[in-house]
Amino acid sequence: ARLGAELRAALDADQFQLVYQPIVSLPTGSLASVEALVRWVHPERGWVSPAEFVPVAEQNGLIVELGAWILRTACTQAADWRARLGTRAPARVNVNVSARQLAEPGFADVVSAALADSGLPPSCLVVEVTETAVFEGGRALETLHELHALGVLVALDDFGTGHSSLGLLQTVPVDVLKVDKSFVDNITMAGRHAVIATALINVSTGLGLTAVAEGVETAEQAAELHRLGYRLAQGYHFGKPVAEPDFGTAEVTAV
Ligand code: G
Ligand code: G
Ligand code: MN
Ligand code: NA
Repeated sequence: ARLGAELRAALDADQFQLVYQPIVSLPTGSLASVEALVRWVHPERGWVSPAEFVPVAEQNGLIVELGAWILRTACTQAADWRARLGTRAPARVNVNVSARQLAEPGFADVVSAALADSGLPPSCLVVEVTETAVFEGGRALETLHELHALGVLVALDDFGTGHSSLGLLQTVPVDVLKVDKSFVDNITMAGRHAVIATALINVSTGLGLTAVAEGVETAEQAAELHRLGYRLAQGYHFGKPVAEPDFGTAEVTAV
């Protein structure tokens, strides 16, 4: 309860911040998108992980208001990069959305307002949801259809670790599969380790979805993923989440 009250005060005191992690093209090394990740910059404790406070915000409902702030901030930042950097800006921004937000009746309107206020084109926004959030049902599926109608892309995050059902891919409007880090970790070892990563790139390609390999930490993993047919990847090997990414002279690749 104490943390819940602290979060409310933190939102009012503007203590949340977004950091951005690159999602890169394996064939070219160029930047395809960035994933926005929220941080709490606590005046005494310093940086607090969302793994700690997002579940609390989900429980007490503050995630709805915090989530709206995250969407507005990410869309405004992405629109600003586009205006300032042109083709050096990332083509898209990915934003994580929790189960509670997805179940909220007005969620598509919140997304629509964030896009309209920032001027970011809808096709530049990727909303990341977990299988479990979609599986929990309620309004989730309806919301995803509403997002698609806006022209926003939908990604299934941590794919393969939730209430996994490949059947979900037949009924849920989804554009991107983010293949969980656990399927990337041992990919360069001999044996059965690469079997699921291989299966998931084949499913993605067959269904016309874009696959993103998550949690890539070494050059060897990146090379192996590329060999398996992955075209997009994310992880510490390419860059950690940072407040102000240096886009340098990288060219942009659309996903
Ligand atoms: O950034 P980090 O790896 O520490 O994130 C830990 C967890 O918090 C991950 O599961 C991530 O999806 C989640 N998370 C990070 N940023 C956000 C956000 O902006 N919204 C939501 N709902 N979850 C987030
Ligand atoms: O659940 P989601 O995939 O949104 O969580 C993203 C989290 O994963 C972020 O907190 C981010 O800091 C973390 N992350 C991103 N890349 C890597 C990586 O290469 N290794 C590890 N251990 N964590 C990563
Ligand atoms: Mn994510
Ligand atoms: Na993920």
